[in-house]
Amino acid sequence: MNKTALITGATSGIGKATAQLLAQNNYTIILCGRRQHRLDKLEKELSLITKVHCLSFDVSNKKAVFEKINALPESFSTIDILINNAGNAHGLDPIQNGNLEDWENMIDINLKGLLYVSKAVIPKMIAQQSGHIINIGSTAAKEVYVNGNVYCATKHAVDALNKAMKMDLNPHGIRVGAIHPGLVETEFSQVRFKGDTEKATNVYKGFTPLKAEDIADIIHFVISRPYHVNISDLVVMCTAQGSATMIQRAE
Ligand code: NDP
Ligand code: 8X3
Repeated sequence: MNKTALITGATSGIGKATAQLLAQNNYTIILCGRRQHRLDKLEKELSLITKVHCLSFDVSNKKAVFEKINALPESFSTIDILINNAGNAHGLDPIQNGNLEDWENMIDINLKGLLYVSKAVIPKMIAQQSGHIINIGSTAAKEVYVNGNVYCATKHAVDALNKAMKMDLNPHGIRVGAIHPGLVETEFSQVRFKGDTEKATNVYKGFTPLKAEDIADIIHFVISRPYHVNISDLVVMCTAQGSATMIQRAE
């Protein structure tokens, strides 16, 4: 039987590319995101090749998270794979100039949102005594960089939660692993710089960044290993990146 993957942040970037790749590989897909029109468009595209269901909710709204996930139709209610991908950076400012709303958004979405979705899905996996959770961290989960403060803190927390989930869910046969990408050219920088396209495009100038499809490919590899193999922690950078902040750019 086809496995079912619930993907948060499926309306863009890494989540969307992952949904497309998993659909091509016969996974049943539950697409999550806030932007309904994008969910509808992707559902139309993917339903030509697999079974798809959309859930539109804000991961930081705990009531909506539990209501939507608990009301999944019977044919989508067995979740084999949870991809905790929704998230963004909001701002890139020194801590003393940080915007409180940006901080709250990052903590509410990247950290609390990941927890709410996990809390809604984990009981189903425990009942099944199987499942696989992929947490999307970042190089910002492993390193701190200038002005990255709260974003890095939320991603360090994802790294910690990934390790914690792996231990707590180990007795239940549930696999847990994190993938920590470096620079991936998606809408991420548009969101970080609040629509300032020049700043956003400059992030990826002079080198070849990762593409969302590169990370989707790795997610597919990780979840398609035999059951006895659990890839628990993976850092992935583009070749031009030596660390979170060291990048070889052409002049
Ligand atoms: P995008 O901005 O392209 O995609 C972000 C996705 O998250 C969108 O689908 C968005 O959907 C969803 N999302 C954001 N906020 C919420 C919310 N409150 N509720 C529900 N969904 C939400 O960025 P990426 O694809 O690059 O980012 C995906 C993940 O990868 C993030 O966790 C990010 O931190 C991480 N990452 C990204 C890197 C990069 O360089 N791009 C590098 C390392 C990690 P919608 O707006 O429709 O709700
Ligand atoms: C996104 C990559 O380098 O902007 O997590 O933190 S970075």
